[in-house]
Amino acid sequence: MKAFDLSLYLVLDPNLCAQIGMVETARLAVTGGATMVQLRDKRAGTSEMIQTGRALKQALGGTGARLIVNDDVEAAIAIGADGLHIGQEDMDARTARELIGPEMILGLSVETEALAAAVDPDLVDYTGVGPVFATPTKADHKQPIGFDGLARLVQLSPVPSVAIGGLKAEHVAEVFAAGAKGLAVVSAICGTPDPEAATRRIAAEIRKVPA
Ligand code: TZP
Ligand code: MG
Repeated sequence: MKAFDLSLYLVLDPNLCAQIGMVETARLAVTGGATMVQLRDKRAGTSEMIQTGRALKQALGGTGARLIVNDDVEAAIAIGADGLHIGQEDMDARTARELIGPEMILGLSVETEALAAAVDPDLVDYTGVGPVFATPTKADHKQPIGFDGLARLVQLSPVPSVAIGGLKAEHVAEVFAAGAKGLAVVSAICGTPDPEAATRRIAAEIRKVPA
């Protein structure tokens, strides 16, 4: 059984994290309760991804937080990351699974009911569902789905889902009520004056969610 906890999933952004950097942001967030960290840097080539990813792996070592690499399968493998996250425009899930092997976690973004229903649970371990809200963090995001859309896509997804897109601490209850196993956030943590405290605020809301 692959063990991973989607509840407080930090997605890094090199621009928003610029002041203290992605590695320090991740370290503080995990201290504050982040359960997963995704290295997502659309500008970086594979060698830069590997360099940052190795530093992240070292920073997260022994914390139990899972390190996921966005899109770059070669970097994910070289880093020895816990998993890979792909979007619909990246390689298909079967190819990704063949490349990473059976043990690594594979996440897939889904933005529509048809895509959620099409997920193969033999290949994919979790879905990233959204965007719940429009967000300036991802310029090319798809049509926001709201909490009603989130609930429908979560229901159709044959694997656990993490919600993404404009989510803050005040949305935790609705995210879990929609059936998602967690929330993925960028700007709620990256670039905030105190990323550890920001993470703690979200973690405190998650602890209030009825089991
Ligand atoms: N995919 C869909 S929305 C998004 C990604 C990577 C960005 C979410 O960022 P934020 O700042 O949490 O709204
Ligand atoms: Mg992608």
